[in-house]
Amino acid sequence: MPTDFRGSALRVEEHLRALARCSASPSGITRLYLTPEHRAANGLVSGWMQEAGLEPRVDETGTVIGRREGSDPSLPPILLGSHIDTVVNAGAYDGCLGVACAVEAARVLAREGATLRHPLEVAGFGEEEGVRFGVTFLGSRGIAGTWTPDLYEAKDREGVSVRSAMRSFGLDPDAVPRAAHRIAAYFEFHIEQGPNLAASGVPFGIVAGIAAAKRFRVTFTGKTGHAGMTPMAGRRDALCAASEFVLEAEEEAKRIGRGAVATVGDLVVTPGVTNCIPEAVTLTLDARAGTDEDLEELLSRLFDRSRASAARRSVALERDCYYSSKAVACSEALKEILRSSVREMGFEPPEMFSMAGHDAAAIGEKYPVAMAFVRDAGIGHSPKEHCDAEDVARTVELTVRAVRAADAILP
Ligand code: HGY
Ligand code: MN
Ligand code: MN
Repeated sequence: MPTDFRGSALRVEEHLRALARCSASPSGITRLYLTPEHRAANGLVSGWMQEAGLEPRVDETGTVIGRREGSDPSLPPILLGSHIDTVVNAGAYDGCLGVACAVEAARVLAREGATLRHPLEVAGFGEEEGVRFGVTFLGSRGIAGTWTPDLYEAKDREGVSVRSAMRSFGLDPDAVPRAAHRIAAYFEFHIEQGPNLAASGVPFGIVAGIAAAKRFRVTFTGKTGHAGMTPMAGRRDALCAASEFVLEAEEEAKRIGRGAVATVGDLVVTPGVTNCIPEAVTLTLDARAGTDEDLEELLSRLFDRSRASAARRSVALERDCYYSSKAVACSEALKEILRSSVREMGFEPPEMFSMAGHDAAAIGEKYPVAMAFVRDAGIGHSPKEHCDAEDVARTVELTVRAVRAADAILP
């Protein structure tokens, strides 16, 4: 293990434990956008940034950002980061590992008296998962300057809009455009959340690109009736139509192949009573593919097929796409920086594709990005997430190497 990064690993793990305590639930980790837990986490990260020689601030979308000036004030910053929001009952490493390692890398660079030409920024994004409002990447879109009007009106389960929640958090929604600023390069280090690196024996994978993704709310409307007195013939059972949709989504994703995935993660039945025929069903569809074209083919086949299935049952189908993210290719130059840095550390990193969304996808719409997956316990979105201390230490080392290399070669 790289001895001069052992202390770093201990500090990162201490910070991950502290962040894990910023949770809406006493059991498990749940930290959603613009909540008291988010504010508490921003406070912790700000303090760690200060100790690491970064000047912290919270930007117009609620992202906590630390900045260290470079020798050439005309240059845009090299940005490091990931997200500090979580799913429900999350693990401690998703997103937070990248933020904590980036802060630690800044500390190492400061301790080594590194003089960088570029400013260095570290961001802890507050809304990557999209759990509270259904829309994602709000912090990274803020920096990329790609917010769209619909994002302000997205609502949580209590009917609170992003706009209103921002005001309650002390942010001015009209100031969001001011979060946008030029970036020289963005590096994100993120747990793989899958089994491949653990099987490969290599601590890092270089991410080639990030999948295209769309999320829909789909509503099926049929006719309720008495579960006993209504004959099977002629029923307009919304849940039967929705059930066909769930299996059709699975089949169409498998048929496209090339890594395409489709998931119905949430489904609500109305009236939801044992002896009433389901009148309406609302479900969510999360569909992803390696290219925008594959995603469109998957979705058009699926909805053509499911409209026909629903029509055979005289059930109406309506869909609302509430989230869309294009496929993003990582920068070849920045990938090469990561690849050669990992090789200097004694490993040959595999190239991998990310079917998981990451803030790099939002930043990558406007600026060069690169990501490295970090070997983990092979699971994400679970309290079972874990990274060995050795790989945490290596992640800090890789971050330091990448920043130094990028600062040397970027204009
Ligand atoms: O859903 C995802 O791919 C990521 O965890 N936001
Ligand atoms: Mn996640
Ligand atoms: Mn993540």
